[in-house]
Amino acid sequence: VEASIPEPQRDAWKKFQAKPFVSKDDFEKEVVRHVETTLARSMFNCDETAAYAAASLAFRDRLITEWNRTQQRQTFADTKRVYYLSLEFLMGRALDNAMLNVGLKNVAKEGLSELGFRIEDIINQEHDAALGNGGLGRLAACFLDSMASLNFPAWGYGLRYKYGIFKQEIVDGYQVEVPDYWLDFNPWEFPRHDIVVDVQFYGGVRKYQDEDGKNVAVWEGGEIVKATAYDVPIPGFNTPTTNNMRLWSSKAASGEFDFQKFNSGDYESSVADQQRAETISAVLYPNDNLDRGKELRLKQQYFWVAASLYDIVRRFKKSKRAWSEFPDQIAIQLNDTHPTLAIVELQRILIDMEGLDWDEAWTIVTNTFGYTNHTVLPEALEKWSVPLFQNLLPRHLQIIYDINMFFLQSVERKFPGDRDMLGRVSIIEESQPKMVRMAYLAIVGSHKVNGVAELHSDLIKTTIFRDFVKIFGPDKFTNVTNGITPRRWLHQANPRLSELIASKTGGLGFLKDLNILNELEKFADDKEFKKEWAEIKYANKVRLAKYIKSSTGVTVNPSSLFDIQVKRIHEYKRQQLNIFGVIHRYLTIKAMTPNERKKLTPRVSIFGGKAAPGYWMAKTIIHLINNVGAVINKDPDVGDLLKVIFLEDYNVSKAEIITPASDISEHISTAGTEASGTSNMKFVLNGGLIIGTCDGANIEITREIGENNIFLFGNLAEDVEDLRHTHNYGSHTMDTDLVKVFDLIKSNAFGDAGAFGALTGSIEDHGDYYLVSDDFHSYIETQALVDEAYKDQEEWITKTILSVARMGFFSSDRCINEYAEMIWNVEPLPVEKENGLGKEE
Ligand code: OX2
Repeated sequence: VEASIPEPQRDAWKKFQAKPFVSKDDFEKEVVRHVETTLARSMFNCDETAAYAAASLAFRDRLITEWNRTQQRQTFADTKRVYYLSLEFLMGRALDNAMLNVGLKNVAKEGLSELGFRIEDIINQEHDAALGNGGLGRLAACFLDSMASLNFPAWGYGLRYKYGIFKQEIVDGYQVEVPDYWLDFNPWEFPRHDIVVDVQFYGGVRKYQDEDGKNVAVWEGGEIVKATAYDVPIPGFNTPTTNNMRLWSSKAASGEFDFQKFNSGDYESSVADQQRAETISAVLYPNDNLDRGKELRLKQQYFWVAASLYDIVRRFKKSKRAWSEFPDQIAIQLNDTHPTLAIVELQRILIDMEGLDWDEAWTIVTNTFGYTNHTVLPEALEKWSVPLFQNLLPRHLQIIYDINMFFLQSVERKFPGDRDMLGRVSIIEESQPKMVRMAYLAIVGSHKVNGVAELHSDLIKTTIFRDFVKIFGPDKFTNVTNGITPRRWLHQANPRLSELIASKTGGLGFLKDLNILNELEKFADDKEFKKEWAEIKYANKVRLAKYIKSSTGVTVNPSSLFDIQVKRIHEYKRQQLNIFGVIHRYLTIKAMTPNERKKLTPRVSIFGGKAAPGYWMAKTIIHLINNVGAVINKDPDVGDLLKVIFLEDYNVSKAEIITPASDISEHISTAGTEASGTSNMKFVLNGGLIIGTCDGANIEITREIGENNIFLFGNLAEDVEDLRHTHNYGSHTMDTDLVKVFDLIKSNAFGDAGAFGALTGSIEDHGDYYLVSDDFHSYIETQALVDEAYKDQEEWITKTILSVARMGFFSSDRCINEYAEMIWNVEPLPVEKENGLGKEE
C-alpha cells in the first residue's frame, strides 16, 4: 500500500475515524448536515427531493465506512476472490435496501418523521438503477446481495451506462420509448478518478522473433479510450461486509477534448472524438434474449472486459505470487457469453505482456473462468462476424484462431476422422462471412459450464452443447438453479408478511436461512394465522388497486382474483396466449345470462413489461392487450367480472408493489424455452399461486411446494419438436375456441384487425412456432380450475401458506453457496468487528 500513513501518526487517525451512526439523533444530525452543507439548502427550502438526497448521503457515508473496512480486510487476508462479470445489473432502488440491510429503517423512519417527512415519500423519490433488461440483470443484482450477505469476498464488474433500459410510455395503446437518463443525481456511486485504464481498439499486429527465437506479437496503433471506475457499495444483510460493484465509464483518451486539434482550428473533430469514445458506455442495448451483432456492442464488451481484467491482474500482481497461483486467488464468473472476450484477453495478457508460454497460460485461463448459460434460443446465442473482429480486435482474433486450432486438434485426437464433428464444434462457423461462436469459446475457455434450472441444464447437455459433453465429459457441465434474495423480494417488498413470519419463527433469521420458512407449515390450518395472512394479501391488493387507479384511471375491485403476468414481452413467454384467454373469457361472459354471471369469479388480468424497440411482434401484443382492455373495461355487461390492465413501464420498484398483490401469476412459456424464470419464485414467496407450463424453474417449484399447490398445463418440452414438425409438414388444425377468439379480433371488435394480422397469422398460417393453439385448450381448462379453487378461500389460503413454507430452496443464498462450492472454490471471509481505516488501492 503505497500511500499509507506512518505508524506514529496512526493513533490520530484512529481517534478521528468516521463512526457509522446508529441512533435516531445521529441520523437526523447527518441529514440536517447534508441538507445545510452538501446541498446548500435549509429548513426553508427542503423538499422531498432534497430530503431523499440527504437521507441517502447519510446512509451512503455509513455504507462507505463499512466498505472501507471490508476492502481492507479482504486485501490483508488475501484469500480467493470472486469477480462476477455482467453487462447488466438491474439493481432497482438502493435507499430502502440499504436501510433494511443495515437494520436501521425504523430509526430512519422516526428520524425523517421528526424532520417532517414520511419515509415512503422519501423512498419514492429515488430513480431506479435500471442497468438491465430483465431476469439476467436482476439475477446479477440478487447475487451481489447474497454474496455480501454471506460474506464472500466478491466484486461485480459492469458498465456505467448513461442511459439504462428505456422508460416505456403507452400512447393510444402503443409502446413509446423514452430515454432513461438516470445520473442527474446518484448518491450511490463513487467516481474513482484515480482508477483509469487505457483500452485499445483497432490497429494491427506486428510479429517477430526475439533474440531467443521466441515468437512475439505486438498489437500497435489504433486508438485508445479511457475507462474510469465508478464504485457502488453493496451492503450485506445484517453483516458489516460491504462489497463493491465497479462500473466503467468511457472517455476520450485526450480528456475533455483534444486541445491540439482545438488550437489548430479542428474543433469539430476534437468534439467528435470525444463523443465517439463516450458513446461506448452511453446506452444499454434494450434486447432481452436477442443478439443483434452490432459493432458498438462488441466495443462495449471489450471495453468493459479489458478494464476489468487489467484491474484484476493489477491487484493480483501486488501480491507478488507466482502466475500459477492465479486460479487459487481468483474466480471469474461469466454471466452469459457477453464477457467471453475475458478468456481471450487474459490469455493475451499472459502470453503477450507477461511472457508466459501458451500452455502454461491456457491452464491458468481455463482454471479461472466459469460460464453460465441462460438460454437455448438460437436467436440469443452470440456470434460475431470475423471481419468485424479482425478490424476491431486483430490480436484477439489471432488468439481465438489459435485457441480453436489447439481445441480442434484435441477433438481430432479423441474422435479421429470425424470431420462432421470438427465442423460442428469449431469456434469459427464456416459461413459467409465467417462467424465467431461465443458460447463455444466460453465452453472451451472455462472449467465449468452451468445452466440455471434443472430442465435447462439437461437441455443444454442434450441439444446445443451435446458434442461438447462428448468431448469434455459430463462433469464439466452442471446445474445451479436460480434463486432470489428474500431481503428485497420479501422483507422489502412485503414488510407486513415478513413481520408476520418473523413473529412466528422467532425473528428475522429466516431472511438469512430461508429454510426456516418450513416452520410455517404448522400454521397452514391455524384460523387466526390464516386470517392475518389473508388480511395482508388483501392490503397488498388494495395498495396495487390504488396504484392502478392512479396510473391508468381504471377502478378495480381488490376482492377480485388478481391474475398477473409481468415480464419482458416475448413470443416465447406467450403473453399472446394470456390475452387470447382473456378474450375467450370475455366471449363466455357475453354469452351468459345475468344469473349465470353471478356464479363467476371476478378477475383482474394485469399485464406489464417492455418490448425491445425493434421487436415488432412483441409491440403488436402490447397493442392488442391495450385495445382489448379499452373495450372490456367499459362494457356494462362485464362490470367487475373482468378488467384488463396494462401497467406502463414495468421495472424493479414497480415489481415490489405488484408481486405481493398477486393471487395467481402466469409463467406460461412454450415448454423448453424459458431457461429458469425468477419472478415465478418471487410470486410464490409472496403468497401467490402459479399457473404455468412444465418449463424452467416451474418444475422445481412444483417439486418443492407439491403439485396440489400449482396449476400446470400444456405440452411437455420433449413433445415440442414433433409438434412443430407436424405443423410444418403434417396438418395443422387450430383449436376451435381459439378460432372464435380470432374471429372476434377479425370482426374489428378491438380496433382495426389489420393491426393484428401478423400475430394471428403467425399462429394460423405460419407454423405456430410457440404452440399457442396446441396449448390453448389445456390453458383455458386450467384457468377454469383456478376459478373454482379460488371460490374455496379457506383451501386457497392453506395452499399459499404451504407454498411459502416450502420455498426455502429458492433463496439466492443457496444458489451462491452452490457456485462457491462447485465452481469457485471460495470461502466466506467475515469482517471483524474492530478494524482500522483503510482505502482500497
Ligand atoms: C434470462 C432467461 O430468459 C430467464 O429464463 C432466466 O431466469 C434469467 O435469464 C436468469 O437466468 N437473457 N435473459 C435471460 O437469458 C438471456 C440470454
